[in-house]
Amino acid sequence: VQEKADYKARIAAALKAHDAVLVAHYYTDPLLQELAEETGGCVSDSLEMARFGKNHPASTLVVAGVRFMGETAKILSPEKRVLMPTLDATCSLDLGCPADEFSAFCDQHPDRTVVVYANTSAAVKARADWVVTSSCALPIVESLMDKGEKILWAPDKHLGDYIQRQTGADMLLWDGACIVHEEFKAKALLDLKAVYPEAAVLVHPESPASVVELADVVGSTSQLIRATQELPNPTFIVATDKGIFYKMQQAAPDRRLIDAPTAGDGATCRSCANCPWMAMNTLPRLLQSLEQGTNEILVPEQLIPAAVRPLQRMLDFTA
Ligand code: CIZ
Ligand code: SF4
Repeated sequence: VQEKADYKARIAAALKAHDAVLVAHYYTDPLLQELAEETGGCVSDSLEMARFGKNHPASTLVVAGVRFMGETAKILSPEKRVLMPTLDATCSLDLGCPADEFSAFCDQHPDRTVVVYANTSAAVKARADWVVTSSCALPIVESLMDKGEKILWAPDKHLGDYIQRQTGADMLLWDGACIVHEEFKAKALLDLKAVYPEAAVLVHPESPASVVELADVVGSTSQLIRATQELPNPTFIVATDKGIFYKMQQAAPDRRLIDAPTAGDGATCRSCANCPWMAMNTLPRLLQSLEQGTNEILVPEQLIPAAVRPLQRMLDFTA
């Protein structure tokens, strides 16, 4: 405990000394989320992380999350220094969508508007017309559909499938998935619902359709947190990364939060979803990056103009 307090104090001092601000994702270790809050930084989803980093006056952004979040910060603020606790924190969606293959796929479908999820590399974003996150994908796809556009969607097939079902848009889907959300099990969730009939089920749309079908609310991380304040239920079963419980419990301190099962028979299952890449963000790594200036995110300069365009569209759409 003392060691953690020491790290936090040293990081807070180093942030100040380097004119830096900490931006942490909801899925990171609660210690990092706490530290971001205590030092005037931000804890949020990838959309708000991007907006906060761009608008904040600090000359260094420290991004606790996964690599695409650091790259997005750099693309939106190339004049700022962007550091991360680790450069090895990737994402199965990003890994499953290599830029060269993706670009060839786009070339085969020149009649489609290219919409990519934020969980992609800078090079994939540079090939896109729009970037979206799970909090704004639905209205953006709706607005494109209203203009008669056909869509090429990448990389998350579950989110793409959900949006297609909700909107009826003509969407061609890339075959990617999140290894964390894909593990939720519908049968085990049904069993758990039977044990807690008073619970509302909250599901992130990166989950399989069979799990989404059991949801009372389907939404992005920020939307699921809001749901715990807006719904009357005393209990919530939550199908997304367990890091979210920190902010969720803060938002709704009097509610009982239960993690949705990723295995087993529901009632007895206590395994929970936790992104292995988000978990690579630790206090010692964060301190080292700040003190030594290591793990700086760099995006090739020639990619920035093409990558910033679809990102800026998303920020303008959601402003
Ligand atoms: O699963 C992720 O990486 C999410 C939910 C990112 C985001 O949009 O905040
Ligand atoms: Fe990627 Fe899934 Fe981890 Fe999010 S939780 S960073 S989508 S692997």
